[in-house]
Amino acid sequence: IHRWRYMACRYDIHMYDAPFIAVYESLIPAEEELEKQKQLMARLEHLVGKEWPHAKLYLYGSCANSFGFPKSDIDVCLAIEDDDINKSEMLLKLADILESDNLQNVQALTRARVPIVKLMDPVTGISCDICINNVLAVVNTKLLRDYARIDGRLRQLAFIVKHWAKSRRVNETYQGTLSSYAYVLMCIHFLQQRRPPILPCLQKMEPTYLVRVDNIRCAYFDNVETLGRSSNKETIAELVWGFFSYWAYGHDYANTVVSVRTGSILGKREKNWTRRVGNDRHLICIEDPFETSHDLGRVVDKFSIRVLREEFERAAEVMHEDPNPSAKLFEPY
Ligand code: 3AT
Ligand code: MG
Repeated sequence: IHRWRYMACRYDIHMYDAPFIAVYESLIPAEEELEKQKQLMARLEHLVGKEWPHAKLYLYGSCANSFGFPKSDIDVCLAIEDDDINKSEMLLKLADILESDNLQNVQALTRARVPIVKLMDPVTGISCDICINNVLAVVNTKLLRDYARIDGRLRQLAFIVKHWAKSRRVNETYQGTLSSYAYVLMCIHFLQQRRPPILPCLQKMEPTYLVRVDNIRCAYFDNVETLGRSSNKETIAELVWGFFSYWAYGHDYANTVVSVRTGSILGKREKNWTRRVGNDRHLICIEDPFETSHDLGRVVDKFSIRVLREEFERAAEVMHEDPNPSAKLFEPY
């Protein structure tokens, strides 16, 4: 029965495009928020430059990957090419500098998995986390942003999926559900898999962008404005329908890995992700595009996988049957 339902898209699905577009548009941050972010970045660049003239600041995460919601915190990476820096000392020094410039709630979290300094800027009201030399995150941010420039449907789909995940409380990695980064990769992969494809696989094309980060070669085609438009004409309601149907009924959780890097589905066997190692269980497998040994699903455990799959099934059922799916989908958990 599931397979039949997976195949049968309801004939009037296009009725729902307008309400989904309206949801998407309501989630786009206003231009003045971006201005405020720039203003804060300029201030931080000035402060950091006085102490470390060779350091560079980069925005990463949702404030820079074009999948950010209004009023999000911003993530900043301080990149410094120096072999013998002590991150903890540097973060403590940075916290001192920020505090004496009247930034608020300054806190150095030197023992976190990713050590950071947190702060709040009273002028713009923006909260910010600064980490040191997390360059891979800056590079994967650029990859997501470049994919978003190819076809507007990615940004629409990803906003809707993120909004659904936040409303249904399945965007909480500390509770064993998935990060926003993982959801965006799932959307990119889904659009690479449509026939005809809506997105190409940039990492399989001739590289025009190449950097080496911690011995990982990051290379892909980033000249995306030269790409022609996809001949696929599916609309947002169809894609939301297809996305949730895939994760509810179509995905082979037991054996497969979704991979944006190859634009295809890989086997768990070839990645050696078939058994639990330590806390990594591989119950839903999403390969990081650059750190290929990294499964973004590894936070999911045997309890949260059920929660997640039930939510995918609920969402698919709403898309199949509910008379007003764009309201029901985002009903708070
Ligand atoms: P929100 O809008 O804050 O929910 P976000 O895009 O900022 O979404 P996250 O807070 O999950 O996403 O992550 C911030 C960035 O850090 C996104 C990505 O560039 C990087 N990142 C997050 N998780 C991982 C990961 N497990 N591996 C590699 N990079 C990651
Ligand atoms: Mg974030």
